[in-house]
Amino acid sequence: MENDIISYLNLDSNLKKITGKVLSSERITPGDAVELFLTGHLGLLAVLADIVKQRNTGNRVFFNHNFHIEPTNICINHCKFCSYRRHKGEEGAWECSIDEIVKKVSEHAASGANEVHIVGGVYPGRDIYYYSDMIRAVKQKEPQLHIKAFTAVEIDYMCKIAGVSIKEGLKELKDAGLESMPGGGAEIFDETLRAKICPDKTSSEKWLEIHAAAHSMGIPTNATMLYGLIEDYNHRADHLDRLRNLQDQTNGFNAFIPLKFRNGNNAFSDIRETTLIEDLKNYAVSRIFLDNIPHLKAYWPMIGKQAARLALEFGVDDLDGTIDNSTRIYTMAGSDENPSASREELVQMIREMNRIPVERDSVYNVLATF
Ligand code: V47
Ligand code: SF4
Repeated sequence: MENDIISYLNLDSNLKKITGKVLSSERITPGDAVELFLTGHLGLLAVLADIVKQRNTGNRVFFNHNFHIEPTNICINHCKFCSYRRHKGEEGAWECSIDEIVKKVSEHAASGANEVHIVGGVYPGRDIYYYSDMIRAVKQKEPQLHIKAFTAVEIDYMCKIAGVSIKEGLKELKDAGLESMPGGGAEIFDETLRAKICPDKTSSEKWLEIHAAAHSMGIPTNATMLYGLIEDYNHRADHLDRLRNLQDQTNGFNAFIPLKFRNGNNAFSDIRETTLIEDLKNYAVSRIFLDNIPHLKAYWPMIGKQAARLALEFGVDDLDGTIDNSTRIYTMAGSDENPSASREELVQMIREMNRIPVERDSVYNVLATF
């Protein structure tokens, strides 16, 4: 099969070598990833990414029944790509009390969702004990919900303010009911770029350290990469390489989620958004490179449902969830208003691509196969 594909595609010697590696389950290098980005045509990338995807999860594609809570968009940081942050008192700023959060959680939970994803701005002065109270209150009211909460950036700050170590802070949150962490805040790890796009954010090293600490305490996490800003392919390959290296040590990442930069209403609005072709290439190369992270997620509120369908041909095996119109991060940056998908719609989207829809819980246990 290997030789048939290679001769059919008339590949140059570099691509032949990389294709051979993928077909024989050999790990590709960051240099190979750059080569795939630069010269791998879309058809080849789709086939290779699907081969890797099939090894991991067969023809199944996962989704879950979830919603988001965004307690506040008030934030001490000034990430230039962010359309969402406000300072206190600014028009468009919001903050919810813990009581209001619990009320919102219960309203959403009534639809049968099994996961709440809580993330927001880094609110000045709020420490780990404020957030453990928040988690405890949610857990007490809706104990059936899996609580996936707080990026490494939020956790870094809440621990600092409380004067506790990352491990002490994570223990406090875990004891209160935190069960997993989302992958936000990773942006792009290259330090020079990071200084340009999110100068006051938690460093790359610290982001990785916090995820390593979570993994060592039995808290699974996700990882993201914000792409389509000012990075080149070497920066993306470096980002993927740092994640793959950490995963070799900890095995605590469940899913990788590439996040396409959306240019609405932020300081980088003059940067043109990546094309759909570029997005699909990015999914494929990520799937091929990250041979040790089990799931690749296309977050449909960010790229749209049509692109998410197509991504299933490029190594993606997870569409995230129903969302229930509960997140503003991408709407404020130019994505569709009111992001919601019923379970039936997600099943239909997956079936249309000839894949097997599987409803999962937050840690990928199968709840139903359709
Ligand atoms: O870290 C902010 C990104 C992230 C923009 O773990 C932007 O399951 C594009 O991480 N254009 C937060 N991206 C969201 C996030 C996430 C989302 C869904 C699922 C999971 C998961 C995690 O949103 C931030 C930043 O990278 N972001 N602004 C923008 N204009
Ligand atoms: Fe704050 Fe997050 Fe926006 Fe950065 S991306 S400014 S940390 S809300």
